[in-house]
Amino acid sequence: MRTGMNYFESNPWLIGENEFQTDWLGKAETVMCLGNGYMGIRSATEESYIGEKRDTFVAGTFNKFDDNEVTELPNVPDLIGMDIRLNNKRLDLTNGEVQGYQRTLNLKTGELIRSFVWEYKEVKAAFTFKRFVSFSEKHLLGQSVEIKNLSNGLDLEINSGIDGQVTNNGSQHFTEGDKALAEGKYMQMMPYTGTSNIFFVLSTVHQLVKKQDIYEETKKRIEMGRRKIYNRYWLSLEKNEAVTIEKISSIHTSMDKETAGQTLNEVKDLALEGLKSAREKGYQVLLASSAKAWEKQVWSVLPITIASNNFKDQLAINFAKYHLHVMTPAHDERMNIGAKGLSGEGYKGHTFWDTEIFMLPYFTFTHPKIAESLVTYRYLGLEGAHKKALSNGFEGAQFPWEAAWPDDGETTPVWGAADIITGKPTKIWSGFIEQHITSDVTFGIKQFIDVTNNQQFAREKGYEVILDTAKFWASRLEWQEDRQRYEILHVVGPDEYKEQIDNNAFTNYTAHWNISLAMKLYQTLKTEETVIFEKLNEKLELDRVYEEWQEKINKLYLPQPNKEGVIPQDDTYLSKDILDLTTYKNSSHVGTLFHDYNLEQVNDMQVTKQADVLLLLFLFEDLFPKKEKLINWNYYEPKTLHDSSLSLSTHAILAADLGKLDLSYDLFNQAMNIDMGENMASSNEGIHAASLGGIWQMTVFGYGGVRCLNGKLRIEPHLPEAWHRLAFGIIWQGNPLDVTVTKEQMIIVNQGTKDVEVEAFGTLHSVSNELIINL
Ligand code: IFM
Repeated sequence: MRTGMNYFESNPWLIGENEFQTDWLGKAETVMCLGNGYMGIRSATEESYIGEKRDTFVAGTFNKFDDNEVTELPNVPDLIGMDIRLNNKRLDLTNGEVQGYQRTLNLKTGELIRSFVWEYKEVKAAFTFKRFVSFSEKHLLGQSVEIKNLSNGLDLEINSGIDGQVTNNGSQHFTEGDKALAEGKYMQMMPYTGTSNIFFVLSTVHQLVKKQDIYEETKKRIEMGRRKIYNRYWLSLEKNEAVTIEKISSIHTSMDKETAGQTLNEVKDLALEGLKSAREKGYQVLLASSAKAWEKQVWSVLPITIASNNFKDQLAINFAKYHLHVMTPAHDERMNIGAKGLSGEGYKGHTFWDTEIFMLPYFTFTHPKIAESLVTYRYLGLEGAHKKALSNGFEGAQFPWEAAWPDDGETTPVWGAADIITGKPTKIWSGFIEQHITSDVTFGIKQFIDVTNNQQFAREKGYEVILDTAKFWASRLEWQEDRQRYEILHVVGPDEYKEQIDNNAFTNYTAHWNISLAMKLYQTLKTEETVIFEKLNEKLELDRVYEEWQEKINKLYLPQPNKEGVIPQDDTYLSKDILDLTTYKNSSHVGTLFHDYNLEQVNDMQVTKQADVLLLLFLFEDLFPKKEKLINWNYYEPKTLHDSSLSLSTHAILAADLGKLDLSYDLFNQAMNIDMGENMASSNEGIHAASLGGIWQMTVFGYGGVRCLNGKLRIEPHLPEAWHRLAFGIIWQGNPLDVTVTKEQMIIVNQGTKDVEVEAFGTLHSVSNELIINL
């Protein structure tokens, strides 16, 4: 029995499977998902199977099915599926015998290839399916299917086109839409989303090649059914004869910036022209241009190489970077990254704090233009954040826990899975009270400004977010007369197993940091940037709010370590029952605690779902002495189940900082296996986007030792035993730095034009060309 995906020691760019199992369709569909940030397509096979999830998403095209559901990315009509019949037998790998099965995604080129020989009764044929989503032309995707007859005479029937019968788990987001046929071969379907009224233009064309000739002679018929338009081909193959079907398709929508304001007919015509020219080029040429774009925009930019005893470490970083680019809508700042990217219906395409704390750092340090687009999305979200604050009786900008279109405001569903004890749906409190998202957004923006020194963004957008979020926090604080201090009551912290708690340390500390940052900014702007100050003062009433900040900041309660040095996660955590978690910690599945307890019971235990206090210690590492970090590590790590994919990377980095390199590397391995590993159900709902950002962070922050602390760069690497050499790059304030680390040495080469100040092991260095430090 297959366990996990298939890897190739000699090639860290390939990931795949060498056995077909219908039980594991979801894993392969997600892990080998294709995309380009504009669209994402799960890698469902051409032929259908029960249990498949045939999803295509276009970033930002949110639609709300009805008032009882929240807005989500609609599953776009399918362009990939093909029904193939051989002597009237439907291609179906659950029947007959399958030999030499291989399905492999090449992360470097973005091409997915599946090949096998299928034998069923008198039929025997060899298949090679290829496909890619273009990284150079964001609307395009290509497929090529070669079928070689290995039996005596074969009658082939192929049905392929555009299938609008797909749904989001039953919710149909599209109208039927018009269908069109041009020149007898170009098929188009033009549905609208039901409530957001976005039009889509889906176009496709087929081309058959037999014996090197364009094969136009075949018998074919175009058919239009309900929500379907497709080509039916009939042809015969002699023994050892092969036919190749090339299918080139495209997706356009009324959300596309470059055609903004154009009518459906105009976009339809433009899509048709684009498709004609793509058909002329053909699969191979289009693929080559896409692979070139991957190389130029991703692989040649600050490459990371890891010389390790385990070849999977290099694969993991390639895998993480591949998916980070597949899922990120770099082309449009009105869009952001979903918690499952564009690879599944999980979390409905919504954006969480996962972006700022887990994925954004990769872009900030290596692709500042993309990072700028991601932080601009939050600036554009200020209107939604005002709406949310106001509806809760607060001032300023309170960012939604889950976000979709920037000005939508809160989009978290209210009800979740059924409670195993009561059978009733559980309320999702996060949308109401998981409020640390607001300071997380500020954290991401501050780090972006510090690392890139993008002053234009800061002046035009970033400062406003920092000040507006601080305004929210000041209004959110609650005065406690008996304790003579401000507190933050009734929240969910990062640890979502503790609901409705008071004074979550992460929330209080980050709120305090957010207000303090705004106070410093207020002073700087008032004295040094008077024009900007006046503009923002008028908009946000800064002079009034500043007085409030002054009054409140020193009275805001920051949970202090108890006499053992443990920072209480919240007011009651340390007094709750301690449970033996061995079984749950050793389980290869997450959430097994809920086989035995419900959330109410878990609320009363010292059990932590994901990094909480320890995340605080990592993000604000200069606020806490190493001794305190160690004490808290020893206390919280054993109580943390890592039931969220956001957790392991933080613990791995902190463990590395604390010198626990073996343990850190063990956590690194667990983290990279969240999607790449043996659990064949873990990725069914989509990829774990934050954990992929975590793989980059573990590599560059954890072992590379990079940190941006108070606007200063620090690099203090420490490699795990298995790693012999790590080479990576970052861009610090416009200057690309190449860093090479071995067990003996760190070499930093400044490829930029300005000297860069780097702190390493307590010494400040100014790097103009090269810095070598012996370790
Ligand atoms: O944002 C996370 C949260 O921290 C844990 N549950 C899943 C969310 C989306 O990834």
